[in-house]
Amino acid sequence: MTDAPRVRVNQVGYLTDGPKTATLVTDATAPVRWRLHQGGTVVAEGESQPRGHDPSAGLDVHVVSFDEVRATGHGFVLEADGAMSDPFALAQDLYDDLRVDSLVVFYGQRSGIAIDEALLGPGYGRAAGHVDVVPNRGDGAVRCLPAVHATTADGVDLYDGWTGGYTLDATGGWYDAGDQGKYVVNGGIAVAQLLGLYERALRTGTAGALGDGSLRVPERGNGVPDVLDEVRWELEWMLRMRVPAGEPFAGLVHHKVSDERWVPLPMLPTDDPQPRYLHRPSTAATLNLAAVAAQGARLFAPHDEAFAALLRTAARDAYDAAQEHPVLLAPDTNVLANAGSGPYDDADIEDDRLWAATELYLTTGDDRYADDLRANRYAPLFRPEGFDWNHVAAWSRLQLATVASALPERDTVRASVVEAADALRAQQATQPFGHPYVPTSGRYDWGSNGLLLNNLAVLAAAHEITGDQAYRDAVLSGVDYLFGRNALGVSYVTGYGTRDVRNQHSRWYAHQLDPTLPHPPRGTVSGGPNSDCPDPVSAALAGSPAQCCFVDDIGAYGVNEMTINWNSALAWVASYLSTGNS
Ligand code: 9MR
Repeated sequence: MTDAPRVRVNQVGYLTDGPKTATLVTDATAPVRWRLHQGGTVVAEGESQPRGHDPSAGLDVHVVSFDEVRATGHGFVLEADGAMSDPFALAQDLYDDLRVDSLVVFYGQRSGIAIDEALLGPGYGRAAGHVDVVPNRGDGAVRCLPAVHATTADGVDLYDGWTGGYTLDATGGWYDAGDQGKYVVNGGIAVAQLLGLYERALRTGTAGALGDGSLRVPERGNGVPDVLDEVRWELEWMLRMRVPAGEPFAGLVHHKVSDERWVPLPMLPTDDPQPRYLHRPSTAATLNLAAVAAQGARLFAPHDEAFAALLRTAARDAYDAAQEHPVLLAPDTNVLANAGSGPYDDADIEDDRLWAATELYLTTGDDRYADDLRANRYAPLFRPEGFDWNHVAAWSRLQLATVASALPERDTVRASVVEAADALRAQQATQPFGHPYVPTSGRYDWGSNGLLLNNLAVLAAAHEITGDQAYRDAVLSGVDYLFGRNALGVSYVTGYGTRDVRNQHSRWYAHQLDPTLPHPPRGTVSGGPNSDCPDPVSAALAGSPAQCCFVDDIGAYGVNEMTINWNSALAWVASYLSTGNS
C-alpha cells in the first residue's frame, strides 16, 4: 500500500517550542524503544505508547513523543522497532516559506492574465486564459444559460420574470480548482480566509510579513500589501458577476461561469474551446459577495478608500437583494446545466446569511445586522467534520469572536469558540495520528484535508482568545498529519516533505500526463482522502480505511484535486504558524 517507513513523522519537522509526536506502525503489543538521531549521535530516547488498532488507518500503532527535545537543526531521524523515519528538521521557522508559497498558488489560478514564470517559477508561465482569444470563447461577454427554472413544492416559479437576455464581462477571478470554472461560493470562503489571515496578522503585529513585496505577484511594488492585491483579483470578478441594474433580479450574483462540457486533461486555459455560460444567480452566491465585500471594505480602507466604499455599498446591496430573494438555490448535480462544471449546490444557506450579517456588522457596527445574526437559528455552528464552502457558520463565528466589535454578547461568542475547540481537542486525543478530524460517520469527506485545516483554525482561534498554549500545541500536532504523520506516510503539500503529493488533478499542472507541463507549484495542498472514492482511479480503493482512500494520481479528482478553498485553509494555518504570529 505504501513504501513509507513505519515511523511516520512530520516530514517538514517540528517547531522547537511545540509538541513533537510521531506514529509508529507496529504489531508489538508492549512499548518499544525509540531513539532520535542526528548524524551519528543519539539526541534523545525513550519508550513508545501502544495505541492498538486505528480504524481510520486500518493499522496497529504506537505513539512516540519527544516533546522535551530542544535541539535544533536538520537531518533528524527517528528510529523505532527496527525502522527509521524520513528525515526532518527541528526549528522555529518551518512554516514561513509555506506562508508565502501557499498564497502564491492563487496567482497561478488567475484567469484573464498571463502568468509570469519570473513570479511563479520556471516552467510555470502561461498565456492569459478566457480573454476572447481563439479557440477560447472567452469570458468577455458571457451569455446566461437559457431555461432557468426552479419551482417551490407548491409550484411557484422562483425565477418568474427572469429573462437572462444579457451578457456580462466575467473576465478575471480565480479558476476554482483543476477545472476551468469560476465559482462564487468557493471563491467566497477563499477570499475570506486570505483577508482573515491578513486581519489576524494585523492583530498580532506581524502584517509586515504580508506587506508590499512579500509575495510573488505582478502588483508587488504598488504600495498595497500583496495579499490584498491577490484577493482583489477575485473580489473584482465577484462584483462583475452581479445581475446588471435594470434587469429583473438585479443585484443578485450569478453562481458561476463555466464550460458547457468538461474538457479533457491536459488542457491549458487558453486552449479551452467550450462555450461558456453564466449560471443562474443564487442567494448563496449573493450572500457570499455580501460577506466578503463587507470584510474587504474593512481591510482595503487604509489603502484605497474608494474601493473600500464601493465594497461597502456592494455588501449592503447584496445583502438586501438576498433578503428579497431568500431561497434561490443552485441546482444539484442532476441537471444538464451542470454537465461541464461542479454544482456547488447547497440546500441550507442560513449559514451564509449568518456569515453575511456577521461581516456587515463587524464592518458597519449597524444594529440591524446584529439583530439579524442574533435571530439566525442555523445550527450547529460547529461540526466535528469541520467548516467549508457550504458550511460557513463556524468561520463566521470565528470572525465574530476575534475581530474587534462592540457586540454586547461578545464574551459568550468567544466562549463558544473555546468550547468547540475543547471538543476538537478531546477528539484529537483519541487519534494516534494526532489529527482533530473525526467525522461522526467515520467516513472522510471530499476535501478532508481542507476540513481538517479548518478545524485547526478553530483551535487557533481558541488560542488567540485564551492565550493558552495547549490550543497552539493542538494545531501543531494536527498539522503533522498533513506533512506525513498519516496512514500513507505522504505529505499532502507539494514541495514540502520527502514524499510529497505532486499530481493533483489539474488541467494545466498536468506533468503526469505531459512532462513539458509543471507539477502544481510548491505550497499546493491536495484535497485528501475521501471515503466515497468517487472517481474512476480512486474507485479501486473503495472500502479501504478512511485514511487510505487516497492516491497521488491526476485522474483521482475525488481525492487528489487542488482548490482555492483548500489552499486558503492551508495559507491561513501556515500564516498562523509562521514566526511571531502565534
Ligand atoms: O469541494 C467540493 C466538494 O465539497 C463537493 O462534495 C464536490 C462534489 O460536488 O465538489 C467539490 O468541488 C469541486 C467542484 O464541484 C468542481 N471543481 C473542483 C472542485 C473540487 O474537487
